[in-house]
Amino acid sequence: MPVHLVNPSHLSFGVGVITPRWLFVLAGATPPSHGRPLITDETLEPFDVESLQPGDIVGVGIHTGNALRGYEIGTLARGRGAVVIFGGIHATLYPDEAHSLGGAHAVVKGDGDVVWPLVLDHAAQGTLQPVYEAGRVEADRFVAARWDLLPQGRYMWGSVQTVRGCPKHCSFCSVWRTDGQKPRQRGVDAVVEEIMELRRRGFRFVALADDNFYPVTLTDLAMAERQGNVARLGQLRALRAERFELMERLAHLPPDMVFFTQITMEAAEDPTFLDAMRRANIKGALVGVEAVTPEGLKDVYKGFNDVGEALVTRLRTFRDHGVHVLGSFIFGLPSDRPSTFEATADIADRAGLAFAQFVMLTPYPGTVDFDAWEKTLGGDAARIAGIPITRHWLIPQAHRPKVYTPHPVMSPDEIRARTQAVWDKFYSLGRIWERSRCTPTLRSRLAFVLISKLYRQMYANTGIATDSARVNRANRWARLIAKPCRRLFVARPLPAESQTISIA
Ligand code: B12
Ligand code: SF4
Repeated sequence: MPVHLVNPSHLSFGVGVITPRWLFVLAGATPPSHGRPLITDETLEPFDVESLQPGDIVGVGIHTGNALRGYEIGTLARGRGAVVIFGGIHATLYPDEAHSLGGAHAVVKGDGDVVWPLVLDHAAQGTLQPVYEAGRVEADRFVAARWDLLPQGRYMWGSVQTVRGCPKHCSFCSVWRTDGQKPRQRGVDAVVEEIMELRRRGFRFVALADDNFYPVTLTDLAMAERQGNVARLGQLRALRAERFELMERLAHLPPDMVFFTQITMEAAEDPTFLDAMRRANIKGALVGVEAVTPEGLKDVYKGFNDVGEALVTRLRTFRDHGVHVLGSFIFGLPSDRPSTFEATADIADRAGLAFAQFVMLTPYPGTVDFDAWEKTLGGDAARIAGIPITRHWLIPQAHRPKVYTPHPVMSPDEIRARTQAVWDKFYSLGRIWERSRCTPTLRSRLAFVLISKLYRQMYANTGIATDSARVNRANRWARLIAKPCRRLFVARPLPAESQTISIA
């Protein structure tokens, strides 16, 4: 019975930015006895439900943002007699929902790497259990992705995970609660092997799909030392040494490779780490700045970040060491005031960021913020299209509110409009051109402009734009720019036998 793996999306662009890793990992976990998995990423094109035959197995992976489309696919697939299995972070948090709304026969909670073969066997034998508690898999059991199943010429970046989990506890983030606070670092050989496979397939841009690439800070080490906690100190040192080992190995890969990761701004405390990143060709990193005021940081439990001039210096340190920053900011925090938007735009400008995103506070399930919000509303949550806003992902996209938590001094529309204005300002052509100086040649400056515009357009439909004309225009633009953009990322594939050696 064929195994289909589907990554749901309401929008298809024909070209994707980053490979959705779970599709290729689950394909890797599919035993050969179940045949070659058939992969559909709906960000490229819609899944053809009509092609399903009774008894086919359909695996659907959902996060909160694409859960609704996932449920549509599951229901249609079940209607055609397929066996439907859900997984992913949202199904992990709401397994009952996948059953009641998504036509699930079974739901896998947690990491699919190890349990997937068993689930497939049960599906084939007709002995599926409604829920599989797969939990957190240890790093040495992470399954490698099957990049041989990549569709040709569709993605700009490959994605390889080097660490799962994050020791922090930010209030808006579910990672530390679902993936755990203990970093699970993957062995260096396994990571390098996958990267080289991608390079042989013509990918020179690879996103390190990590929660936090800097899981051990100097403060952590100092604290363990102060406490005389020898065992913990040993563990932390080993984790840190392994990071350096990985970066050393990456530094010896073909020099045209470019890596991007996610990291806390604490890494700026450690020039040796930043220099190792630069040598490893980790040329960019998403840094969660979130807020530029002390009150804002307190709102999100992120006291380890800096504010004001210290923040500007911290962010500039990355750039000074050759690591370009995509700064991520949140608007709509209780302590935000109208002046916060201007202050944020100013800091984003002065901090030497290459890119920035300005997201509006969204209570994602599994987070501390969500729990508090749901509790406050109790049974009194407002309803849209009959759905309580505490289940906002079930509201059709076009009708979803833009702001969920009532703000003490600003209306939802004011927050939305001010957020949009900051995006527009940061991504004005003049400012993009100015920022493009961070690249060496005219050609790369033009590429920088194109990519900045693509990034801006793809975001116009992620919650800030209200009028559908603007959303449609943005989507048309994104489709148009995506193809030429992709060409900027491809490289000549390396010969199949090439090892982890440098190329000229
Ligand atoms: C890399 C990444 C991105 C990248 C790349 C996305 C891509 N194309 O792959 C970028 C930067 C683009 C991105 C964007 C966003 N992301 Co993101 N991202 C991640 C990150 C760090 C890693 C994802 C990954 O590749 N993991 C590796 C794979 C192998 O693991 P996995 O996906 O969890 O899959 C495993 C299991 O879940 C399970 N599984 C998954 N699917 C299925 C299906 C079946 C059938 C089965 C059996 C099992 C199964 O098995 C897999 C193997 O163990 C996660 C954090 C995390 N720890 O998950 C956040 C995360 C998924 N992102 C998140 C968010 C919120 C976003 C954004 C909305 C951010 C924003 N405000 O714009 C956007 C939305 C993008 C979109 N429209 O899809 C949240 C989702 C929260 C939620 N409740 O849904 C997460 C969890 C981070 C967080 N802070 O909480 N993201
Ligand atoms: S540092 Fe990043 S990954 Fe870690 S808990 Fe905070 S937001 Fe989540």
